[in-house]
Amino acid sequence: MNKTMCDTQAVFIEKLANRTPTLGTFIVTGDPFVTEIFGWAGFDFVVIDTEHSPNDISAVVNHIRAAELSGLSPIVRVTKNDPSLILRVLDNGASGIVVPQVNTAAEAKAVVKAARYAPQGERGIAGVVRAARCGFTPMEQYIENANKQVQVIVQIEHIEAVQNLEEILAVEGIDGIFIGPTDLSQSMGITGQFNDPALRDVISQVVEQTKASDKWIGIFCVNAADAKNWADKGAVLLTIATDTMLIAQAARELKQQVNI
Ligand code: 3PY
Ligand code: MG
Repeated sequence: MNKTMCDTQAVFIEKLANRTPTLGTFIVTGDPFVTEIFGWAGFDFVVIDTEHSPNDISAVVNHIRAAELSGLSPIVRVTKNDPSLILRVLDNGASGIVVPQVNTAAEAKAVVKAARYAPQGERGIAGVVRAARCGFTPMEQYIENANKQVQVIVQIEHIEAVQNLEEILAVEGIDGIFIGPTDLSQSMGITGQFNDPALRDVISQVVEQTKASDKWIGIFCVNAADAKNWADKGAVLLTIATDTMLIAQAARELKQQVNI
């Protein structure tokens, strides 16, 4: 029997709760066929990007469907900390949200307010949306499941966020912290220098501080070695690269190998 979306999400959440590493990638391309490939490859989740991709809401919904069909948890990264953007992707079936550039506890609280129904938050409510199977899931059950299962993830990707981490970690309703090394490096004046000891130290500090809290930690990794390294140090939501980076890398290698 095929895994259902409920099984996929339950297994995914359990892994995160048990601090078992999970593997995903960012989806930047527009074709849901690409998303399915990562499901068939046995990945746990995808982050369907809208911050740096051409994907609009229709494309996002098709990626969500592809993820559901291929056993992936479909997380969506919104373009900014905006309740209307968070509401729209969650109502259309995202299993979680990643919000970029969350630098203060007040900003983290705004994310929770937008992503959770009362009493934890003030997410706008409609019981007939895709996430509620257009009303086929009874309203009460839908709300309870949504508040329990939706993964609320904030990005720590600015040195200001690192300085405010203790207060951000204390915000109730946030499930996980996701480190964005690229933006973080820019905020430290060392853009893209991923092996700079200053950046590695700050990332290690965020990992350790988060591990000591009740939130789990995730990080964007550039390759498998990077992901293994952070998994060994306790990171559990590991994204390796993006679909576009992986295609570019394969194309580059093939071109070099054929050498014509
Ligand atoms: C970053 O590295 O800045 C990211 O946002 C990765 O997703
Ligand atoms: Mg970023």
